[in-house]
Amino acid sequence: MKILILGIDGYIGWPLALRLISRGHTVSGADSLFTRKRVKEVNSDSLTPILTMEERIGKIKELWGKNIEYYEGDVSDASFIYDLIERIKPDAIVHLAEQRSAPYSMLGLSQATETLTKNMIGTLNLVYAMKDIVPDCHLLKLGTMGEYGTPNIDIPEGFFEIEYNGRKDNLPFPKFAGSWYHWSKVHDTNNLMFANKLWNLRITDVMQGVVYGTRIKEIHETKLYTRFDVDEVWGTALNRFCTQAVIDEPITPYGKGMQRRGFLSLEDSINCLTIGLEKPPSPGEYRVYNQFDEHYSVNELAEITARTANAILGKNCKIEHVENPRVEKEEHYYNPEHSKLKSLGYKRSRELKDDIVNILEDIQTFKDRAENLRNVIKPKTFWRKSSGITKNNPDSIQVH
Ligand code: USQ
Repeated sequence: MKILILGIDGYIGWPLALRLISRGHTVSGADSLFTRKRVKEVNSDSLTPILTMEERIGKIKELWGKNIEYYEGDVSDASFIYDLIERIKPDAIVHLAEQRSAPYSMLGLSQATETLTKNMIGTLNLVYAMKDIVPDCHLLKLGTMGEYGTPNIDIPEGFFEIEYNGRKDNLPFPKFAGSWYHWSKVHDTNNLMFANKLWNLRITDVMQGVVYGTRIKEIHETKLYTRFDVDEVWGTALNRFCTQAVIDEPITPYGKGMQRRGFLSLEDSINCLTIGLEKPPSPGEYRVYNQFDEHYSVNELAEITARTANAILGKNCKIEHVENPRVEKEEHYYNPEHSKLKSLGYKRSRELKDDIVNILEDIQTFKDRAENLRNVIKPKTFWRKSSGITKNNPDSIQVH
């Protein structure tokens, strides 16, 4: 299959490219290098050393004899995306090229504006370009479990049957996101449903949980690392906890730590996306699946990280609850359904504790780089406090 990955330079984009090439697909990609640039602006960096896209492509050619056609550009630039799709004419497009950090979107007005416009306009450009050039192409778009929020009822996979005043219908489940970033994904979902209704585009909208991990098997074999962010703006819970354990910083559940989220490993995220591509929806179908393995509370993750690091690295990890920088429920019901991917053949690849061992080992390998990130780990981006940035200048974000 000819697959175009938008956001190929990212945490998920790069390992997905490796996996798809190793399964015999023809892979091309585009990226604006937005994440590399914005991570530097908060004085941070990927904990794992990553090559430039040109170097990565050269290595793949050298190791596997395979070529990746790569273009630098932004999906929110309509002429870029039209030219790209015209040139590649893909069978499937994976859209990962969005601003993906909730804390970044909460830094101030310019970052909120940037997140909402970049993400929504990018997706809108894409569906227009698909309908004009490749109307039969399959779009696999990364949404997020955070679109649903934490309602006090079970969460279905996208749609649910509801009865009101004696009449029934199958409707999109109501969304209540917790950051401008998560809301941008809700707006994307609405626009995708409408594009499907208008033009019969075939679309998979993936509601993905929090992904953790440093490797998939192709990364382990090639040592072509994907980025791994652990700072308070770009890093996510379990990846941050493992880093804190290795550099002897306290592990930081926010608030009571009883918040529950769906989590999955990088390996399983890539497995799920591959299944979604290789088992596409029917022409004209819009489908949604919830993509995570298990839900855990933040406290459960902190405890298992501490236990594992104590056992294998001889650490004496401390867990320190810190003021919650976010506006979120710290105690809540959480029971999202996630059976559709299993019915397509997905099985979890490994146990959480084994993944944590690998993450700790990889961080230990780059301990010097982890030490250099010590000062950017503690939370400084508070949802309700203003960063003081109000003018619409995304280049003025030196907040820390
Ligand atoms: N948390 C802590 N301590 C930390 C970091 C996070 O307790 O040091 C808590 C947060 O308060 C939150 C939970 O862990 O309740 C998850 O936060 P996170 O930073 O790991 O993830 P989040 O901001 O929700 O976003 C990440 C990705 C995003 C993706 C989303 C999936 O950055 O791109 O869409 O996970 S989900 O959370 O299911 O919406």
